[in-house]
Amino acid sequence: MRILLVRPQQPEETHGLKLIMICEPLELEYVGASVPDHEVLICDLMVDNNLDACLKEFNPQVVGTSCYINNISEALDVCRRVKQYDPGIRTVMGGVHAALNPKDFQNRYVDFIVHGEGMTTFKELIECLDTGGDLSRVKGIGYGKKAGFCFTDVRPFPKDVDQFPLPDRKLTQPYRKDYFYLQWRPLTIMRTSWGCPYQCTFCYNRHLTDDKYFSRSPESVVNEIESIDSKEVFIIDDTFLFNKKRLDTLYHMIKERNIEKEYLVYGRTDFVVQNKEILRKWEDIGLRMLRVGIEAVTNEELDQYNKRNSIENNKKAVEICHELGIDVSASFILQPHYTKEHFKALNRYIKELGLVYIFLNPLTPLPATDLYHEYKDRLIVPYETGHALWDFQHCVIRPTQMSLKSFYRSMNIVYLSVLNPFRVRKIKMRKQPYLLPTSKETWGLYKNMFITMVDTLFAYRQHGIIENKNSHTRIKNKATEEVGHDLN
Ligand code: B12
Ligand code: SF4
Repeated sequence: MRILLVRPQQPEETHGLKLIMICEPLELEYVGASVPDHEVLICDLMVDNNLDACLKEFNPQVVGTSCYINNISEALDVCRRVKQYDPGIRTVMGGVHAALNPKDFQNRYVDFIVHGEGMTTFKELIECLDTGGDLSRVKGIGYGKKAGFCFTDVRPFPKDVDQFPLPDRKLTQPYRKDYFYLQWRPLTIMRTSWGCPYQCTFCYNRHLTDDKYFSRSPESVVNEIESIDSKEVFIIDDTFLFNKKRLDTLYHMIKERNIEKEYLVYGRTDFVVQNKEILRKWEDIGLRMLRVGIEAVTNEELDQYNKRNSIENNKKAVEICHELGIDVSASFILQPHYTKEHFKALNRYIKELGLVYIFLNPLTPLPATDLYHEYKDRLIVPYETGHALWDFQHCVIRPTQMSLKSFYRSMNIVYLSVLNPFRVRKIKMRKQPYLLPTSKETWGLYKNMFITMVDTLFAYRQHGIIENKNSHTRIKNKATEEVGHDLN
């Protein structure tokens, strides 16, 4: 069969992320690799708006698409455009949001929804469509919309993740030069494990594997690293720094094979504190940046999130990384009850830790997380109609102690004060952020900051949505009327 896999665009309301990071659609490279006996093409609309040309030239029989919460409308719109082009093409919807919230995609332009892990399911679904098999036997799908979608049983996550194929990066070859993450470019992303055994209340990732952790064998991981062309590699595991022994084995294998790369990974600060030697070894083979969830400035808040970590560990881990020459990129959660004093304390704390790369995320209770039920009645941006603003940059819960605008203003003051070029140039880093908009990439960063600030200072997009008026009802229309979004 001819299978076209489409990554939808970023909505314009999602804060200019595409100006500062566009990574390869690894999910589609994996899904494509799972059907080796078929002809597959990837069309990446985040990089090139060429859907019509792909449909015309490739003439697919099946179109699969995928999205995160913020571009649900765009993914549904891909299905609408496909059906308008040729109603006979089967449309398949997958991705992390569909994995746990499949019912959100019950829509007249969608034929199949894949929930749970997607590769095995997609392979079976394609075989079934190709041979006219019995769809009710394919685990992990929703189908048959005339009388309402019916969903087959959830497919358990496979224990042996080495059985997964390697992602087919040839499929994204035409777009590769456009993939980057901040100043990491050219960049390849890869996954060496699935899931996380911790149980933070705000976390979506852990539910994807039911709080379990599955890792690939070191041999298969190192083989993949060796096959990667770019020097810079972003390991997107939810917690790459987890199993000390495995990391040590990987270290020795990478060293023995003389693989020279620079790595960016996610990890927890308690691991760093307890395993300084492993971090030292990994710095030696190229670990340049660690992304950590510091989340809060008090232990009470960390306990509320069930983070099972402490501010003492957070501080110590940042010190260790700085001592070893590893940059730290940290994310923080901004709670709706924050006051100006909280923001000031946060600003002081970030500076005390000597951090530069920060992400300030207003608390976002993603559907399917523990927090969603707690906050679902307090949402000012219902996710069914305002997907684009569920980007971890907008407040989807109304601040209780400040107006929305002053909340955003305080958030921007922290960003501006931390990223102040006079401060940044004094801090020693492996990869210094660009200070002046002198190239295409740095200009993107500045543009992103400017757009984000102007937007949030006036909260204009958000007000359009909250009050459901003016041009910003576009988001709502797009999701509900234009593409006929039939939410349950
Ligand atoms: C790396 C990453 C990024 C990268 C981009 C990666 C990329 N490929 O574009 C960066 C850092 C740029 C990023 C940005 C954002 N991200 Co992000 N990101 C991740 C992370 C850590 C890994 C995603 C990944 O590449 N997985 C690897 C692939 C192989 O796995 P997969 O996506 O699960 O795909 C499998 C199945 O879903 C299924 N499948 C997927 N697509 C399809 C399609 C078909 C047809 C089929 C049949 C099956 C199928 O099969 C795949 C293979 O098993 C996840 C966390 C996580 N655990 O998923 C968060 C995550 C996906 N991000 C999230 C969010 C919200 C964002 C942002 C909106 C906001 C932000 N500031 O983080 C932006 C939006 C950018 C965008 N692309 O639109 C949320 C999404 C929540 C949700 N319910 O949708 C997650 C879960 C993290 C979280 N905060 O909870 N992200
Ligand atoms: S440690 Fe990170 S990935 Fe694991 S549950 Fe907590 S937030 Fe999620």
